[in-house]
Amino acid sequence: MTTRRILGTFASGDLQGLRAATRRPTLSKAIGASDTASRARQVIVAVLAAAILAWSSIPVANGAEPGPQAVVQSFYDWYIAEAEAGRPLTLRGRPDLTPAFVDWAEHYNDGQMFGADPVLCAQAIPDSVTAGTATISGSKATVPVTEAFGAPYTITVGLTLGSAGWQISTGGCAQASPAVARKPDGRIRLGTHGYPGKTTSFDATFVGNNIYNTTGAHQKAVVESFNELEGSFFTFDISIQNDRTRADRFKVKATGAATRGGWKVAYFHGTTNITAAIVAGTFRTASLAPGASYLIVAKLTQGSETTTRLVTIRSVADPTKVDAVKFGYKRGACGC
Ligand SMILES: [Ca+2]
Repeated sequence: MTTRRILGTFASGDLQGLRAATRRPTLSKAIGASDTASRARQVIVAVLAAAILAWSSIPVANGAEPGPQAVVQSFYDWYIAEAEAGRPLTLRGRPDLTPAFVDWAEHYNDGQMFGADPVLCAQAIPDSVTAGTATISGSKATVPVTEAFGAPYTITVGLTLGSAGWQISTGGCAQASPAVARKPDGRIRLGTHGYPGKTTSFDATFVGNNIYNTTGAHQKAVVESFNELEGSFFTFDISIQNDRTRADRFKVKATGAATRGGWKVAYFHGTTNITAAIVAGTFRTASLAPGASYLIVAKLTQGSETTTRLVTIRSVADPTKVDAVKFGYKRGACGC
């Protein structure tokens, strides 16, 4: 498995070697009037020409252009190959991407301390990427894309059909289809920092809202510090929202039973210590109505080394629906 980070490699400019195959053939045969035909025949020809021209302006699949599955597979094959080779991942100008998708991807990591690749929605290059069967509805389509890491996971890519053929319009970290029923939505923020007798609230903004993955990518809160005082602690707020249309409960499991660098990791709901159940993966939230949320506070106490925890949130009603957030402490450099 490749673990090299591939962030920050987007560049503007035209892509060389565009795949002409993604171009939709244009209607090139002119409809000409016969110079020997009768006026009636000319009228018929004119009507037929208008009808064909009108038809040609409607973006419908005619079987001549690559289908959504082929477009997605081809794009991801190119993307993985370029990433593996360490070349700039220039999206601008590709005929298989909508300009709006390119804009979104190029600015996905703006203002983020820890970025993720927006197209792969991951922080590493997968071993392989497989585009599945497309679901087509008129000029819209979605294609499931399975990325094979140690454990494969699937993202959804959306396409639209226009004059340039099928183009990827949503995908990667921007999940495309509302038909994909994402259920738990974990969000996280740094809550407080303190030591005995003094607590400072950061009141940070939650990250990870409407982002769903199993890696915690783009939904994590990591504090960087150095040389903490005796008894110091950090708390992180984990908000679990029910993003489905019916009430559900959610199982919560955190990685890392063992501590590193002296950190003690505890989890609370209100004043109730739920650490043992969270670490064992047996903890369940109360039943949450659609849109309702449930707060768990994670507390890191007095340690020194870099440490992180991945908290996985799984629907009880549909265990295939998972989200995850990450938090931790990064030991910074001494400012002395
Ligand atoms: Ca989320």
